[in-house]
Amino acid sequence: MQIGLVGTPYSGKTTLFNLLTGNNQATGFNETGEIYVGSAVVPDPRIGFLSNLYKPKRTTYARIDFKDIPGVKMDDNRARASQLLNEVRSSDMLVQVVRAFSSDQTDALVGSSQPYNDLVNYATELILADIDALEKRIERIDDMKKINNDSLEQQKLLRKLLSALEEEIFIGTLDLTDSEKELLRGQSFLSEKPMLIVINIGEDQLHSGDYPQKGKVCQYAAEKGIPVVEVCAKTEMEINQLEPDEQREFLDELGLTESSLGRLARTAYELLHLNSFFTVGEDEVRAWTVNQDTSARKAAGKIHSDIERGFIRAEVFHYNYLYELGSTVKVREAGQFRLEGKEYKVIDGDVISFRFNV
Ligand SMILES: Nc1nc2c(ncn2[C@@H]2O[C@H](COP(=O)(O)OP(=O)(O)OP(=O)(O)O)[C@@H](O)[C@H]2O)c(=O)[nH]1
Ligand SMILES: [Mg+2]
Repeated sequence: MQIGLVGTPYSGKTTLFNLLTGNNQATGFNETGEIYVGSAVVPDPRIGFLSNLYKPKRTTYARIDFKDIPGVKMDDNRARASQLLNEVRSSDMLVQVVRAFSSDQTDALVGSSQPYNDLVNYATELILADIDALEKRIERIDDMKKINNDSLEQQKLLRKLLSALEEEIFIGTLDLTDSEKELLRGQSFLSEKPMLIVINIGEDQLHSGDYPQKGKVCQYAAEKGIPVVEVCAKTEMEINQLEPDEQREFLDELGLTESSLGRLARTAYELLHLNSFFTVGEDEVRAWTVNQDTSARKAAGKIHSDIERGFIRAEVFHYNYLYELGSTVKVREAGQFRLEGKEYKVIDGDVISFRFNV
C-alpha cells in the first residue's frame, strides 16, 4: 500500500513526509522538486505489549509507504504537470495536505492561508483530470468502426460518470452497481481514491484550536465524507529530532497525546477497511495487515504461499484476552483458544498460529 501526499505547493507535504518517515529532505525554497518515497512504522501499542511478553529476537511492526508528490507550480511545464499527476494516479490512497499555518515566507509567496479554497481547488484539479480521461475514452468508443452492446453500455456509463463529475461529485461517492463496476474494471479515476485531509496547522493555531475557514473546511469534509486530521507538522518534526525524554515533555506541553503518525495510520486503516493480526513466538512478534473480511487461509498467504496452500487450521485467540489475563496459559485456561478453519474471518487483534502441511 502506498499513500500519496498531495496538495498545493508549500502546504507542508515534504515536512509531513519527513515527520512520518524519519527522512530529512529539504523543505521550502531549498526543495529539489524530487518525488520522495519512504516508509513509516505503524505505531501499535499491542505490539509493544506482545514483544514484552514473548521477548522475541525480532519485533516487526506493520509499515505504510508514503510518496511525497510536489504540488504543480506556476512555472511547471505540461510534461512535468502530467508526470506529477501520474504519480497521484498510481497511489492507492491520497492524503491531501492543506496549509492552514501562516508564516512570513509562505504568505509572501502564495498569500495568506485559505484552506477551504485550497481544498476545493485541488478537488477541482482531480475532477478535471478525470473529465479529461473520460472524454478521451468516450471519444475512442465513438470512433470505433463497429460498436457492440458492451461498448454501448460502457458509453452510457462513462457519460453518467461525466455528468456526475460536471456537478463536482466524486466518482468514489457514486453508488455503482456490480455490473457497472465490472464495466469499469481496469480503469482508475483520481476522484475515486480513498482520501484523507491533513490540515497543517501552526503552533499558534494548535493552542487556539482555530484556523482560517475552519467552519467551511469541516462542513465540506463532512458533506463529502472525508476524514480530517489536524497536524502541526513543522513543530512535531522538530520535536522528533530531540532526545526521547525531551520529546515527551514538549508533546505534553502542546497537549499532543498521540503522534500524527499514529492518528494518520489509524484513520487510514479505518478508511481502507484494514485489520491487523499478530503472530507471536520466540523468534518474532509481528503485525500483519489484511483487508477486513480476509479469511484465515488468505491471511496465512500473507506470511507465505506455502502456508496458504498447506493450510490445515488456525489456532486463534484475541489479543484483548492476553492483555487482560497476562499469559497464554491463562488465556487457554479461560477457554479462549480456538481452532478455526480456512473460511474463518480474521478479526482485528487476533493472535494466530497457523498449522499447515507442505
Ligand atoms: N510556520 C510553519 N511553517 C511550516 C509548517 N509546515 C511547513 N512549513 C514551512 O512551509 C514551507 C513549505 O513546506 P514544504 O514541506 O516544503 O511544502 P511542500 O508541500 O512539500 O511544497 P512543494 O513540494 O513545493 O509542493 C517550508 O518552509 C516549511 O518549513 C508549519 O506547520 N508551520
Ligand atoms: Mg515538497
